[in-house]
Amino acid sequence: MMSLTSKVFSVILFLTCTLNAQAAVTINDAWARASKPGQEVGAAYMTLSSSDWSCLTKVSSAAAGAVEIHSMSMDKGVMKMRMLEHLELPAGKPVKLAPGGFHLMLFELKKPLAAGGKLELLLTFENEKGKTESKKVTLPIK
Ligand SMILES: [Cu+2]
Repeated sequence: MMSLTSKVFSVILFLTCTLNAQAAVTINDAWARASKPGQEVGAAYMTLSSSDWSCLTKVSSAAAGAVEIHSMSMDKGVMKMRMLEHLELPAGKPVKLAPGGFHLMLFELKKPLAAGGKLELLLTFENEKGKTESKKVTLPIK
């Protein structure tokens, strides 16, 4: 009986370690805004959550020449956009990228982002030990 209990316990421990080893950034509610014909910039939104402190350091896409991380805030009554070197993800606290706030901005779109289509992004995260992990995300275009 004793040995069975300890076996079960070690299996649980093992599972916990495995989960922690795979960096724990999850991406939810991702979408991209449909662009108008002739428009060369696009925007993408999502909610990023990480169980451990992590940092979004780089975003790229085959559909765009460059992707930047931006913040948006009110400055003396004027909406201002700022490019961020990275976006911090505090442990266990979801960070929302949404219209009017943080967003991913796509430049030099190869073709318009058509509503109903899909956009692929590659997001690179860095954890506090400096280890990087890249995640491919497919976003519906709305
Ligand atoms: Cu922007």
